[in-house]
Amino acid sequence: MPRYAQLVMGPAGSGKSTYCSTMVQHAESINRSVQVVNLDPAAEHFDYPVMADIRELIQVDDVMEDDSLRFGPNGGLVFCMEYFANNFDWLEESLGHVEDDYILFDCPGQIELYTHLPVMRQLVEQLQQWEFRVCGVFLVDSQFMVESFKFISGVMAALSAMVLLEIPQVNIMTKIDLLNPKAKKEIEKYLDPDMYSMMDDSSDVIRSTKFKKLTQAICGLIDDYSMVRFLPFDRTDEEGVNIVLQHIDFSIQYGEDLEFKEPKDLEEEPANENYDELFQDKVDS
Ligand SMILES: Nc1nc2c(ncn2[C@@H]2O[C@H](COP(=O)(O)OP(=O)(O)O)[C@@H](O)[C@H]2O)c(=O)[nH]1
Ligand SMILES: [Mg+2]
Repeated sequence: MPRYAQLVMGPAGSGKSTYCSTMVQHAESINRSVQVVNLDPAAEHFDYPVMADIRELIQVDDVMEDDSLRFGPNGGLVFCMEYFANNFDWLEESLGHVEDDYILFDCPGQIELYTHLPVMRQLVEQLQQWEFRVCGVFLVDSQFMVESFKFISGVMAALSAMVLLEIPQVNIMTKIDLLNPKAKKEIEKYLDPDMYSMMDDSSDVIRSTKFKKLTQAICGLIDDYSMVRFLPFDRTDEEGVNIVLQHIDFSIQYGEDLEFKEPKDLEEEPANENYDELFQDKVDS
């Protein structure tokens, strides 16, 4: 039986930990079991129950206080992640092996993890070896995405994770509940963007023609290949959360191997007496 994983990524403060706890609550409400592993060695606050916590393996503070290493917060985090990559047996032990398990990995926010460092890719390959089907979930804060310029850089960040990891990826705009009605309307065009018109929006802001050409080429490439799309995530909207989960499930074919269970209300419903007649009509016609 395959196992399922979501790699929850995105810049610091984009809402990764909140996303994980919202998903756990939602899963509970629909009778599904979803577990979370904290992979952020610098995490200070999250309110989901953890199945495993990287801080049991290594802590950023300890690394920074080490006189022989002398790392700052960023270098310390990179050191922790590299240490983690060399100690995947810790993760294997913590995960155990439950049939059909579904695990969210709450990742750190350092953008270099998604641009050029090999750790996240190594993690993906390791998980795949343990029979996980992995979906990347890339979060960006909608507050920063309501202008074309910021949007293009958000798209590039998401794209960079996609290219680095080579797994299915669902991109999400978080904190939609914080947008005012006008911004909510505005954000719609960014969810399924027409990158060419995005380019026109911002064209008078860019002065250098070379830079303009480059931005045009990037927008064109993204648009032509329909590479990046976003789903809105409002943690207060149960239905919306469910839609996001369905998209992710679909991308890793969750549930395809599960046995079909008759929904309760259908079982209780009396059989349609006319069913045979209806069926007969179909056969006759
Ligand atoms: N209103 C609102 N606040 C959010 C949402 N997601 C995250 N936040 C807030 O944004 C801050 C950062 O969120 P966190 O989940 O810790 O981000 P992380 O660094 O990516 O794990 C916290 O203060 C959260 O309460 C959301 O969907 N709506
Ligand atoms: Mg976090």
